[in-house]
Amino acid sequence: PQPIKLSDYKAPDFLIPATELAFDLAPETTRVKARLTIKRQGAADAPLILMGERLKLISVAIDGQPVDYTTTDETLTIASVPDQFVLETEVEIDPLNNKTLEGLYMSSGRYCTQCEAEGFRKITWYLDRPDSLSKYRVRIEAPKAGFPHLLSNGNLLEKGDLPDGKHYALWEDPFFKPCYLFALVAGELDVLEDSTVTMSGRTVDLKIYVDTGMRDRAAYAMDALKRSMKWDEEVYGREYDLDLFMIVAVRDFNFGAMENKGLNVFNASLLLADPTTATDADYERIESVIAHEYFHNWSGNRVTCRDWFQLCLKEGLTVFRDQGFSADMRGHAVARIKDVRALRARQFPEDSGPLAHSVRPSSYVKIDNFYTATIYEKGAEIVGMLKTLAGPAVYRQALDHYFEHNDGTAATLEDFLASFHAVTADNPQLRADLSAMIDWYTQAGTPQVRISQHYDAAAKTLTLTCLQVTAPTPGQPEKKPLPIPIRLAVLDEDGAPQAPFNTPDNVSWLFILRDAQAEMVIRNIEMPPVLSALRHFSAPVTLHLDEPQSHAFARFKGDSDPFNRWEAAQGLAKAIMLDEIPDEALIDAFAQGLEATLRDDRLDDAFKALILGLPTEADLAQSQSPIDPAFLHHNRKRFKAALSLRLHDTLRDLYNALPVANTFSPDAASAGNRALRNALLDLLLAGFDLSQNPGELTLLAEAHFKAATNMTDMIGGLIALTHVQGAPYQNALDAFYARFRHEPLVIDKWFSLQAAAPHPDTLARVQALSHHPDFDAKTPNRWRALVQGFANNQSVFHAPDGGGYAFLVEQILAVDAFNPMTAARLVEPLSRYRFYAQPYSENMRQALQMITAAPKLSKNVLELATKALA
Ligand code: DPP
Ligand code: ZN
Repeated sequence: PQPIKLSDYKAPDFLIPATELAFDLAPETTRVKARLTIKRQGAADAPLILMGERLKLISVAIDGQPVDYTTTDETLTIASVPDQFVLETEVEIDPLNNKTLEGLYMSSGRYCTQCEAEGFRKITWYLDRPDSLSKYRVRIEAPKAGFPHLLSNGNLLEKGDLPDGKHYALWEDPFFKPCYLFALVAGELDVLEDSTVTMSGRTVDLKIYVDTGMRDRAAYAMDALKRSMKWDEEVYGREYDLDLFMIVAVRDFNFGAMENKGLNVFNASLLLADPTTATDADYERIESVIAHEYFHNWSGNRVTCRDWFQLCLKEGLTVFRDQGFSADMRGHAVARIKDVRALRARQFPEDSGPLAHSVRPSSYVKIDNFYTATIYEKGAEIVGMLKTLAGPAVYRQALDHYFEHNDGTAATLEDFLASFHAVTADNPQLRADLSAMIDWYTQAGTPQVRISQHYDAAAKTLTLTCLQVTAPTPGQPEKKPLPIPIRLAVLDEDGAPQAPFNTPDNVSWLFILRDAQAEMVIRNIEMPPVLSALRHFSAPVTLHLDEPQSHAFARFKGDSDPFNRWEAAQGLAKAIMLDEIPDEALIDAFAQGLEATLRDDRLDDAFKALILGLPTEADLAQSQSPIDPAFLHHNRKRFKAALSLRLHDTLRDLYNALPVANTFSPDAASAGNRALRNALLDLLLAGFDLSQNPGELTLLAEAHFKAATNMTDMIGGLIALTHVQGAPYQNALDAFYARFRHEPLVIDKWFSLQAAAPHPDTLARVQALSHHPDFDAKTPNRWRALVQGFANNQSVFHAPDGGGYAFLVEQILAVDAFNPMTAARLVEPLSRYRFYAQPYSENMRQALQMITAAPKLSKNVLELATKALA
């Protein structure tokens, strides 16, 4: 397939200022009439070329007259058209059998749509590109029985009854939008209603539509929505613009959620929550995704993207906005640690492997393959660095400028950066730094930063030498230095700041590494210094500090930057786990540091739980070359057991001392309390194999599981029982299934828990589960629960005989036949085969070749598998 290139961008030859659609819904024979007002803006002889896929064409007319046209699988061309005209088409589509989950499809007997990125062309012939902005009027007609709710974007103009038991609704969206933001939902739904008053005093009706009987489970999402709306007013000055805001939850969905104008559609897993079925992690994600999709109303909808190369313009910015919201709701330190953990788990590996691409890519085959951690999470980090450089006040001025000057348009990254330029006329150095940030968008790869230090006790100076280098990535052999904001502080040997510095917080300052190398001298350093660099993770880089291990212990003990305190613990734990032979003295010292942290009353529970989390096998893999998954699994397990044995009494005391609330509250403090209690239990049980008293540990985990009154504790109990295995584990799984068998979202967890168990029989179990009556590859949630859960299970997925890879290939090919977008997302676990030791590496390569050799592969899977092998 031919790649599409950013350098080939050309504005469309035609505008479609008005779009009228009429849907006559029927499961296998939906009729869609489109009446498009079209104006030429390009060359006088340019033909009209519209995009469409899988459409059964019934008729085409221009200004009421039939016309000559030609079609291919993907285009409809009318060679000669007037400069201004009305195009009318009618097509028939088959929502019932549309298992791609793009365009119009049916889920649980309801109609719904997903148009981003290029699904609208499966609904009607159109200029399906984001720079084609139009005002929409949509008429929906369907039987009343089974389809009482008929929803689309904007405001409801009228609704009424029709003959033959049918009814209709007419919707109008007053805002110009690209077709990827179009949405339609029809079916039987319960609705939770509320309202809010915006900053200018307008009342907005809020409606969340869910499966019948699930209304109560939408309450948290509603609460999160109201908080999001208020936050965007207070922090960004952004007000909602329609009189109605609707959200619909659906079970079958490729994305997490979708920001369609005025009618968001959510994967039910990111909307429905109550204490008995949702974990604290689910609540947290619901809160952040509700915010994310709502924030898109400005960053994405009012200002959209000129082309899909600019995807990060809406996604990176909106992720940064939702991260700011979550931090305000749940605490900045803990939120930052979680965001960085996710960035390192997903984006760093991508950025160093064969699928590496810049945050603004320069070419793609299928844009669906670019909804990546790089575009989302690294994109958010770049906005964060812009804010760090500019400072909060200038950042806000720039964003105000951006929204004001680009409202109602399809913008580019250059437009975004131009707003920073516009508000910094009085500060040439800042202006230059902000402009140079464009390179972060166009250059792929994670910069490596090395800081070496020399302390001169007599002169009381600390000299730092900073270097940056970025390894080549596909298509980009040469890398330039990037502007890297590095927040620094100098501590003493107990981790306390060597103060004061003449900076706003008296402790830290921002150093911008602009070149490949820079040196700086810090004066008046009275005591032997401990450097605290890249505080709050001020840039998405990998940092190497040349320092003795005692410095990391000092930061672990007392760094006032919680991120760096956590980071120090991570670094030490990694070093221990990567050692061939366990360094008992180092493990002792780490255990003491951990105990001091756990007993420190000034630290909150959520932070302690994160410290207890320890680096994952995937984290460790990023520091090993070549990667040996069995070694990493063994060493991590051994380290956890060693800690568990050393700290058994402490862990037990702290576990017993933590209060268990009688009533459930999803707030951050309560969630932190549960997270800590479950993390303590996990570490206790990690000592199971070496324990003097395994019976006691088994009883403890079983009691935890049985006493659980919420899903978080129940899963905590099940995870603890994975250390025990055998009958206690299986009995708990069976009890869990029996209790929740009618709750699809919980059964998803039941599948993924088993797929994630680090047991020797997990592959066999997962294979059996893929034939379980509740397994359904056509529902992405269920498929991902099992297959992605398995692919993330490092030691099991990477079985030396390649059995894990073979299972993944079989699953990818099966799903690719009907849902390429979802299938393609699971190619990534095989892509980094060059980084692995033998026999893994060769087995992974062969698995990729089995994919590319398969007949009838989608463009989506082919693009990724080919790039992985290149
Ligand atoms: N629905 C996806 C998101 O919000 C794509 N826009 O990120
Ligand atoms: Zn988004």
